[in-house]
Amino acid sequence: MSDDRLERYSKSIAGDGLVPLWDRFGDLVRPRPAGQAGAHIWRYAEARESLMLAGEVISVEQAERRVLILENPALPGTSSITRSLYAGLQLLRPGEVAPAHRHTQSALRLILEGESSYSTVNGDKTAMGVGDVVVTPPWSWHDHGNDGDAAEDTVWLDALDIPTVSFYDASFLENLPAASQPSEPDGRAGLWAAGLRPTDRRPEANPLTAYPYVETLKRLEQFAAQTDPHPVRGWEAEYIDPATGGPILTTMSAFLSILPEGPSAGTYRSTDATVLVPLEGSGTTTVGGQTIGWKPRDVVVIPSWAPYSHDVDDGSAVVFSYSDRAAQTALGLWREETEADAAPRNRGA
Ligand code: 1HN
Repeated sequence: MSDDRLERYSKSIAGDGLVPLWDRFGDLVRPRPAGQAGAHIWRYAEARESLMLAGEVISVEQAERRVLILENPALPGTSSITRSLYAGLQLLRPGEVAPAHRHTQSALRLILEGESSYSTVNGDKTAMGVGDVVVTPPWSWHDHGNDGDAAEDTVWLDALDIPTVSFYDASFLENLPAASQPSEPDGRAGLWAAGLRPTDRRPEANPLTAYPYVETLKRLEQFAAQTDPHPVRGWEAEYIDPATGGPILTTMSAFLSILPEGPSAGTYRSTDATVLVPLEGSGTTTVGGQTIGWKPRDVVVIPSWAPYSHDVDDGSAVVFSYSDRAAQTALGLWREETEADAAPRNRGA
C-alpha cells in the first residue's frame, strides 16, 4: 500500500476506538524493560527535617496520616516510588492517634525512629520498635498510636501497593467510627509468632503482624556466619507469610540483607524495581552509571533491570528492601540475573 493511502486509512479510523498496532508495536512490546522509573535517593536527614516541619503545620486529626510521599522524580504526579509501589515517611508525635480504617491496599511499615508507638491490625496490638516490620494485609482494620511511657516522636516508612491497586481499579476504603479499634496484645498473631496456628481457622491473609528486628537480625547473623553471601545481595532472607511460606504479601516482597564490607563481587539486576533502606553501616550503590552514597535510613530506589552493585564502608551493612517481586512471580513475569566477577571477593563475614 502507498504511504499516502496508509496515512489516509489511519486518519479515517482515528476516533473510532481503533488504532493500528503497526504504529505502536515497538513501544508496546519491548525487547527488555524500558527502565521508566529512575534511580533516586532520599537522604533521611533532609526528609526528616521536612517531616518534622509537617509536625508543626498539620495535626494528625487534620491529616489522618501525617505522611510525606517519596515520589520518584521520574514518575511525577503519580505518588509512586516505582511503577507499582508507593513509599512514604510517616510522623506520629507523642499522644497522637492515626485513626482506624481499612482499605484494599496493603502495607508494610519499617520503623525508623522512636520506640513508643504501636499499631493495631485486626485487633492485634503490636509495639513498634526501630527496625521492626509491621504488616497490614488488604482490607484489615488498622490504627496507630504513640503513647509509650517515654513517648517520643516516631517515624516509619510506609510501603504500600497503591499504584498496583489503582491499576486494577480495585480501591475500597472504610473508616471506623471510633479512632481506635478494640485490641488485645498477642492474640492470634502471637500464636503464629510462636510457630503455632490457631486450629479453628485458616487465615485469609498474612496472620503475623510484626517481624521484630533484634531477633531477625540475630538469626540472619547466625546464617551469615555459616554460608557464603550472594555476590551483590549479600546474606539475604525474605520475610514470609507463615501461613503460606510465600511472600509477606501477595503484591509485595520484603527482604533483610547483610552486605559484607567492600565492593560487590559482580552486578545484579531483576525485573522488580526495588526500594532499599539501609539500617546499619554505610556505602555506595552504583546503578546506571550513577554512584549513590547512603547511610542508615536513607531510601534508595533501583529501577527494573538496571544492573547494580554496592561498595560497603568499614564493617558490614544491614539493608531492608521491598519490591513487587511477589506480584511478578505470581504472574510468571519475574526475572533476575547475576553477573558474578571471575574472581569472587567478599569471602567470609
Ligand atoms: C495508610 O493507611 C497509612 O495506615 C499510611 O498509616 C499511608 C497512604 C495511602 C493510603 C493509606 C497508614 C497511606 C495509607
